[in-house]
Amino acid sequence: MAAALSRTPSDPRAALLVIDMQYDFMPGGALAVAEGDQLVPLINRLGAQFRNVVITQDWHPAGHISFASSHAGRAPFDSINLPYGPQTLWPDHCVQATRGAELHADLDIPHAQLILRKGCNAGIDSYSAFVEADRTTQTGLAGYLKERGVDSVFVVGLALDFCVAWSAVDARTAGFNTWVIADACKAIDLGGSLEKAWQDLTAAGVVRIDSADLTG
Ligand code: VGL
Ligand code: ZN
Repeated sequence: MAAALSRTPSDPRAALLVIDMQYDFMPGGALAVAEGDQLVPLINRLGAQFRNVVITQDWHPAGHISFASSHAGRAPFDSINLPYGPQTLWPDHCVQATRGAELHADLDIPHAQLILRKGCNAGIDSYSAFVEADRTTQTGLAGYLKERGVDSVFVVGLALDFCVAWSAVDARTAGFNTWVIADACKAIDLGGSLEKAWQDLTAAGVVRIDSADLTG
């Protein structure tokens, strides 16, 4: 990365957004992301640098519409059309109040201000921390951040090609300066989803950096 970043982690106008560091996305989990657990130490170090930290939790009711098990004859990773558009079907994951939905116990960011739960609507998925998959229903995060004077977000966590990418694109759309810290993310990479995610991120004006690009 060339140019100096316009916001540093300690700037009160910047926030770190830590996406879905939950057991179901870790090796051995229901929707495992390879090496997802290896991010924990780096994300803890990043968390310590930022004044503002928001953590998200994918938080689905049992029988959620994104679960293949909710659709007769369908298998995980199939795609179907729902009233709000195409939906990838997933193994049951991050069911509210189950162990798989818990944040990794080694995630250690005690000053995080907000744990935002998303995907709680039985009939609408929400990869994004800002807007649900119907592209209309707001989670309230944009308002929360803006009311606290935040204008810039740095996004890390799981999975890069789904919840991280959708959150970062929606952050841009909501008017935030947005960076994805690439070495602090891991991808599912389903049918070219990782390459498409970087295209979408670039088109939206999200900037890719590495953790080493951050100072003070
Ligand atoms: C996610 C698929 C389904 C994610 C959540 O956190 O990236 N991916 N639900
Ligand atoms: Zn989910």
